[in-house]
Amino acid sequence: MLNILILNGPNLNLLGTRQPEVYGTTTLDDIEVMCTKKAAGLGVTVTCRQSNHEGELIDWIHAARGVFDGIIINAGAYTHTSIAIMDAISSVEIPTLELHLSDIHAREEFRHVSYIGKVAFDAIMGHGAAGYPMAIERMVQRLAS
Ligand code: CA2
Repeated sequence: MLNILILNGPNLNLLGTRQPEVYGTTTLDDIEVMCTKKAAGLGVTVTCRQSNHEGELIDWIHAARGVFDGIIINAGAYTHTSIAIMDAISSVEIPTLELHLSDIHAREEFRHVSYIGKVAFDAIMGHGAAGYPMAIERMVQRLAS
């Protein structure tokens, strides 16, 4: 059975509790339930983790080798700054999909650069919480091909 790791970066633990006009009213717990249901429907398993710490995200990416078949990552603001996360993704050679709630290209210019996008095979963005199940579907499609 395919095993997918879903990583969420800084501040995403606040989802549904602040700035609903930007990030919606769905909480990260709600998203985890949505992901688990979607995965069950597709016959795959997902593990969801969130951290506000760059190093912890990197440790999880390193530990994914030999355990997970694919990584879906919403790296939050680290998307635009972290060469270290980009290098970690490259190093494990696990198919990785970039995910965002908002369309980063339709926002401030400083969000237009994505280091994750340089090593991910695709990106899903601008669909809010609904992007998470979409990302699982895209990952399964990629892993099955
Ligand atoms: O659109 C996305 O998913 C982002 O990765 C979200 C990041 C942002 O820095 C990226 O440019 C795009 C920010 C996540 C902050 O999440 C919050 C949730 C609720 C309240 C405050 C922040």
